Amino acid sequence: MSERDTYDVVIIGAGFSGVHQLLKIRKLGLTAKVFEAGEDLGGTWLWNRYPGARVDSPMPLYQFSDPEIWRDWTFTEKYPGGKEIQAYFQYMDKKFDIKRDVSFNSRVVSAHWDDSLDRWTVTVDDGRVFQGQFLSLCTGVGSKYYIPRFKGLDAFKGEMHHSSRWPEDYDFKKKRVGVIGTGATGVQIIQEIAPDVAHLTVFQRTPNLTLPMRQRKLIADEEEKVKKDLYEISFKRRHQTFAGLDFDINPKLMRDATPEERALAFEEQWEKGGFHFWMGSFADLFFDQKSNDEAYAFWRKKVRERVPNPELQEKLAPMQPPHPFGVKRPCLEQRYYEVYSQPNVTLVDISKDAIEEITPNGLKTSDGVEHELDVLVLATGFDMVTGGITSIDIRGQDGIPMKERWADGVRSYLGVASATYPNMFWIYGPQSPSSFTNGPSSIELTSDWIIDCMKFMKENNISSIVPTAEAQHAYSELVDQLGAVGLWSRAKTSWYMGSNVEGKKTQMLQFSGSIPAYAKLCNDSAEKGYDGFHLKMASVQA
Ligand code: NA7
Repeated sequence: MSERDTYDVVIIGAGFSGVHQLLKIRKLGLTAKVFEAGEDLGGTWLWNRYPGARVDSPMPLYQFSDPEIWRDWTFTEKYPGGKEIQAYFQYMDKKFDIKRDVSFNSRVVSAHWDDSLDRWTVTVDDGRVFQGQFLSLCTGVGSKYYIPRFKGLDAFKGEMHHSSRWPEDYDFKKKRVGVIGTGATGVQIIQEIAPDVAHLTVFQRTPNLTLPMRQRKLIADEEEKVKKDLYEISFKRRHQTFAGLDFDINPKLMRDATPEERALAFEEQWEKGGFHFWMGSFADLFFDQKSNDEAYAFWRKKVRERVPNPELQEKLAPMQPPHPFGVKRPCLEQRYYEVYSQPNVTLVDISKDAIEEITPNGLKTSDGVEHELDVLVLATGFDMVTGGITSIDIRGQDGIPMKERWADGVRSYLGVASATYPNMFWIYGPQSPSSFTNGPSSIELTSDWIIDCMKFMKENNISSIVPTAEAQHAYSELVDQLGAVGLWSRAKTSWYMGSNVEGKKTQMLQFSGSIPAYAKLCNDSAEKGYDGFHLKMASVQA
């Protein structure tokens, strides 16, 4: 039987967003096909299989809110590891037979819009061509990995792996391992492998202002009770808080609090662990440098207490903040700081002694030292937020590729669609709240909005929808203005701002005004019949 080639919706990506879209589209009675570059479901959790990969939003928040799904699935840890998230996807597949609508090992290379047919033509890397009325980009924020152009990169004779291309079951024990990068990924790898490797050399350019995870096991019987009493409330709460969590930023300003109130609040948030100290703290932490300095001083004290060596203290938690606290996404650690007191671990401060070149035997820093290595791990991050979209040759009404369109900066309407690219939506991408928030909170919000829009179009005989240039301009200005209120741009390199990738335009890439504010903008547009969009009626014959 030959493969069908026309669908209502073509979905790119089979992670949380793609799976949510597929399940909802099926319920709507439309046809959909998902194309996934990887060999299985999971998206970011399929690709990022490095040791220690772990979720940093607590359960029950980091999952789908559909009771049909959570009723029969219980996570075993408050912050589950990547393998358990992969198992969660397999569980969902068993339940819903997701894979029957997914084409794996299929990287979409191009998507071109035909204005006369109101159709997308999508081409996969093996040459297959498909058509869809809608294009749903579920490509995630971190699907395009980034390797800086280090001199001599090809000269290295040992093994070299980017964190998101970790070889399955790789045995790094008894090896001399070097890790470049101390973002969330680097921190997770470092704390996981440090006990087992012959030697670990960490090349740190900027210390990560990490927070304590405070992991705990979830007991199945207890969780059943929590499910009954709290799950529905927690999921509802996700759409009422700034970051889609079940707690909110303290609206009180730090500068209005007494020293005792501040000390108490800091201690309380710190003890709670996770993102509480970041997203549950005083609101002015995000826009007032003086208040931020105080939060940083508290953080520094806590970290230094765990690091006996004064030289290491200064590298890991310097007296002078490397950037305001919380303007780069903090990550959650479990035993990160203790690692550096191990005799087999060396921390190299490459902000002082920069990486000069990768040599056949290791890595040479500007102080003339050659660090000998068997394995080099590049935990150097991603072309975040935009990379998944711009790496596909997407052309809309005027034939201009998305990559070119966004070369001077991202522009969108509601962080979900772009003028001149009709019937194309993205989820958890540019100018949406995405990584300021708990993933599934944002994903469900946007995905449901898109589904409602498709339903509205079908019911009203509308064949295409596209943002107007005016609405796009006004929304993008708003995103810029909101971004400028915070201290975000004070970090030299930050993927929130696109400044982590050489040559990428620096701009606030996400909507930083909170989940409820974002939801209101999206819902207001929908309630006014998709205000800000141009709608085209289907022709009578069609
Ligand atoms: P990140 O957070 O972008 O971290 C990348 C790390 O790599 C970071 O420590 C960078 O140092 C370092 N880096 C990048 N380029 C260089 C060069 N040229 N030289 C030295 N060091 C470099 O990526 P992750 O994968 O850790 O995390 C991404 C997100 O995924 C994470 O926030 C979670 O939300 C999930 P820098 O800090 O720029 O000095």
